[in-house]
Amino acid sequence: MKRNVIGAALFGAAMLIGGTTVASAAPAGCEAGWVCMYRDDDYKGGAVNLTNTTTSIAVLSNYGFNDEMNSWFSNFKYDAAWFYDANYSGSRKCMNSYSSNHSLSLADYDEASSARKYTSATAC
Ligand SMILES: [Ca+2]
Repeated sequence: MKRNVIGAALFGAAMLIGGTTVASAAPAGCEAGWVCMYRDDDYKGGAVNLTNTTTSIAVLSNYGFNDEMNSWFSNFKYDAAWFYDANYSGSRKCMNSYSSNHSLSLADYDEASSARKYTSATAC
C-alpha cells in the first residue's frame, strides 16, 4: 500500500514537467533513452551523450572527451558501460539501467575513453 502511494506521488511529479513523461531526476538535457556522461561531478561541466542514434562511442577523444568523465546519468532502459581505453577495451564499468553516479571514485576519475549501450538490462 505504501509503495502505491509513493508511486502515485512520483507519477504526479513527473507529469508536472511540461506535460512530458520524463524521469523527474534526470539532469536537464539528458533525454529519455540517453546515457549522459559529464566532465565534472554532479552532472556538470558539459556532457557527451549516448543517444538513440549514437549508441556507442569507440573513441571519446573524437568528442574532446578523453579521460574527462567524472559523473554519469542513465535515462535508458538497458545497461550501458564505459571503458578505461578506446575501442571498448581496458577495465569496463557498468552504467546500469536508470541509475547514476554523481561522483566517480578517485580511481575512476578522468579515465573514460569509450562507452556503449547494450540491448539488455542484464548485460552487466
Ligand atoms: Ca582512458
